[in-house]
Amino acid sequence: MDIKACIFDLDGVIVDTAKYHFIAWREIARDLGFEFTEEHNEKLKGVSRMRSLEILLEIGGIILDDPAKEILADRKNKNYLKYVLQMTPAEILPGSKEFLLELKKSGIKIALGSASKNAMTILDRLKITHLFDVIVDGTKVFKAKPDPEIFLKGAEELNVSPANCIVFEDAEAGIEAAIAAGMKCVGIGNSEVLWRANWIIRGFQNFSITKLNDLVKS
Ligand code: B16
Ligand code: MG
Repeated sequence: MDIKACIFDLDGVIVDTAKYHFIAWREIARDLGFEFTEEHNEKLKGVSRMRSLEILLEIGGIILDDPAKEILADRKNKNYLKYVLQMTPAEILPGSKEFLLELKKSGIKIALGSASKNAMTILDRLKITHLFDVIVDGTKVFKAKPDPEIFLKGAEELNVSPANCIVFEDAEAGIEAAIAAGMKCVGIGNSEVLWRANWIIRGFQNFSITKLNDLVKS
């Protein structure tokens, strides 16, 4: 495979925002009168904000109409942004920035493919916006992962065929989206959740283009 582009998910791949999503959703659940656990939070990874709220309401056995859902999703985002706006570049996950810089040097294109509508704010806080040739986030797509739209849009804007793209993802929905886009996928994290990925790594610490090529050849 000739790797021409790498497409990165954001939350769980470049930075760990799951902990802030968790705190913000837990507050909403408490207001609604039930406990939301870290195990529940796993189900929200890679899933859009509104779908996350729907899953949370299913857990609590609560039915709400659309306007009430909008209010809660908005309130959760305000909570979440309180944490995001305090993030610093020190929160970039180990090795991610170094790998992005190596890709840039070698001429391999870089895109972001994140479900988050806060992706631009997060990248700015981390001071890495300039490293991406193309940014596709939750504000630019109609269909959330596992639909392949986010990744296909990234490849199209980079002008690279999906067959020459590698996706880096930490969530099941994102891996399904990559497969549906006809792209190869490196899962970041736990093999129990990410078994559908072509390859799995723990993270980017000590990762490099040479190691990526070794994986692709394996
Ligand atoms: P927001 P990713 C996803 O980002 C998160 O994994 C997921 O937990 C979150 O619900 C979703 O973004 C929407 O985020 O509320 O900021 O729009 O993993 O696709 O980078
Ligand atoms: Mg993710």
